[in-house]
Amino acid sequence: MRKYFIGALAGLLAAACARPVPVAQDGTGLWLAAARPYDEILNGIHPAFNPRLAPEEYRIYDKDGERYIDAGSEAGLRYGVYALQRAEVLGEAGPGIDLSGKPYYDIRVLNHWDNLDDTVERGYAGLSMWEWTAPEIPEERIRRYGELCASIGLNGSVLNNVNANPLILDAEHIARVAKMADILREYGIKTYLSIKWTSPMTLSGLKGGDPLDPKVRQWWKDKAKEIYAAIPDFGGFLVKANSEGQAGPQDYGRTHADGANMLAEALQPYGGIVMWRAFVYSPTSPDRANQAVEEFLPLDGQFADNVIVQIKNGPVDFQPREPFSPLFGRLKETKMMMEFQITQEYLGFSNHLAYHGTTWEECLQADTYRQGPGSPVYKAVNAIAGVANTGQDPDFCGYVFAQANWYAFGRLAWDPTLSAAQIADEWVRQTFLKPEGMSPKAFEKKFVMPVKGILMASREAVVDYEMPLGLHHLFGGTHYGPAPWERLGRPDWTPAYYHQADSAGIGFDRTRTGSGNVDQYNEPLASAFNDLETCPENLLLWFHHLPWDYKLASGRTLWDEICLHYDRGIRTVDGFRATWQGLKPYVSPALWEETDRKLTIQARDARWWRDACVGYFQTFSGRPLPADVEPLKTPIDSLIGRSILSDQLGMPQHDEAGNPIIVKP
Ligand code: GCW
Repeated sequence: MRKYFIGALAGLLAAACARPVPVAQDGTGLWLAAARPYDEILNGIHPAFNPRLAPEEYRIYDKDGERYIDAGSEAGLRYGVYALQRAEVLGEAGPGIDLSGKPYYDIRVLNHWDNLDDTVERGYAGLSMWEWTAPEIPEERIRRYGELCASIGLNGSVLNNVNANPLILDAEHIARVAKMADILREYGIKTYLSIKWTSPMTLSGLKGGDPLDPKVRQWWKDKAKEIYAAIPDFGGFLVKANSEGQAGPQDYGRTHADGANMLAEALQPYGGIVMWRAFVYSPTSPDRANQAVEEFLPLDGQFADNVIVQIKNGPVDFQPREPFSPLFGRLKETKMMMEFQITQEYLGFSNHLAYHGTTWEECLQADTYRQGPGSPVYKAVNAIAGVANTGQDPDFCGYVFAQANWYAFGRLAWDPTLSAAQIADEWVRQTFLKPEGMSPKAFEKKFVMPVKGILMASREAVVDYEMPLGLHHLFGGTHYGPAPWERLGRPDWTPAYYHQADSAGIGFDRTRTGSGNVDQYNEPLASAFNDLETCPENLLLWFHHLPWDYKLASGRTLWDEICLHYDRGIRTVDGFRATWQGLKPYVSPALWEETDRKLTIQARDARWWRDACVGYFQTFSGRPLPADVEPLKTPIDSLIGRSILSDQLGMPQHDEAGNPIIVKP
């Protein structure tokens, strides 16, 4: 009897221990959630400045039972404290620690596409976090942002949209930006601004914007002087010129180099830089992917020392998968800067779970062959920028899983050789609190591993259900949903321009007999892309137009493979939902519900993508779906010409069940 009683009690106790106490988390802690506060860590170490270390470098070590952080400057010390904070959460801060760090790139910036009316271009987390229209700057939020950026090693912010409003340079805005810069400086973050080419005309009534006109040059010199008087460590300008309708030096018969160098001259006395974007294309060229090289290669070597050309990772526009931009392999005498897009313009906004660690790892590690084999993209670039996914939402990003992309960007900017898997691991452990009463081992197995699994599979899932095998730009209006049928309007803004589907086949012919884009890459890549035998399958339809019955490595036809990829994407997201069901005990009810709702939306959207793309392409292929895929849900006739209902901010609307609300525009 007694034995039975003890046994029962032990059982009860074990059950109590096995059931973790739910955690109070709402996603606002971000990756600092599971850490000890910064000040507490700082107070527990001996800081020392070591002039032999680079300014942003640190070394953490133990001596005689005490912990030290040596640093090259205050910035290095800050990064050291954050590194220790991370190491503690990861269980890597035990006695005898010896941990050093030094950033790979000197310039590691976020680009905010925030407008002065508080809207955010391609922003999916509410209005601008800077609250431009409010009487006061949002100091508390700016501090929190500074902390988050510093904790992952970022050291610069471009505060406003590259589609810039000239008023950002009026006296009132300069004064406001100076206040923001004063706060950001405390976190080691330099402030930069995007400028509009026509600013001198709007702000001072100058007649033109010719970069060789002495009056225009003087205007910019005076403006630089005014800015530096207010912000002595101002970082410089980011410029979108002669791109998507923005004015620029070409309007005056001058080149990108003439324009960039004029601004560079104005900023040079103060140590400022110009980040000049290479995102250029015009409707007249036969292949948009060719244009950046066509315009910028002839200018190689003509840019001033304080100009960096900012290049998007791929030659078109932040698609779910693109090859790397050929410019990375070709510009030899020009400083280059990577531009990644953290905000998910083409990957389901803040609704879809799409971890970009893998996207960026793929790009950074790709071999450009610029100096023979072993010349990865990350070594070709001198600096790095990411288009931010932040807004006024309490969790900054509109989705806890979107925070992982901000985190991953910062970590890769600090060390581009880190693996996506390691970064995912770090992020999960720092973001999600271990429920009380749960052993670290159990938490690892039951929560950390499955969530990492979701993250690591997520981007490929989006590629599969949106545009597999090298397909790209199948988007409609807001870039949220599919519209492969669209062919009206400017050709290079319509999906039909990119997929080229017809009864014979599908894909963009960029081979030597097509647009010749392959030859913008160095050998042996150029020939590898050109040749069907060696072109990577995941870029097949980026580089080739192929018949529906073309046989792939699997032995299946192209048509069947396309269908299978869409189907695989759907199944993968269904798998994420199923996994998340099992994770309910480990996160707060609110966070669980929200994620469950988003995963449901993602699963429904994935089917919409499949129905639209497979259904539409089937009108050309005329072939049935392979037997083992889920049948289409919505007939193509009721999808063609329709899109998702969006609110005033362009946010997509779904019904209670998570289905996209499809309407006739
Ligand atoms: O990705 C496209 C976006 C535009 C953006 C542009 C750019 C800021 O659709 O919204 O404008 O690229 O990068 O300049």
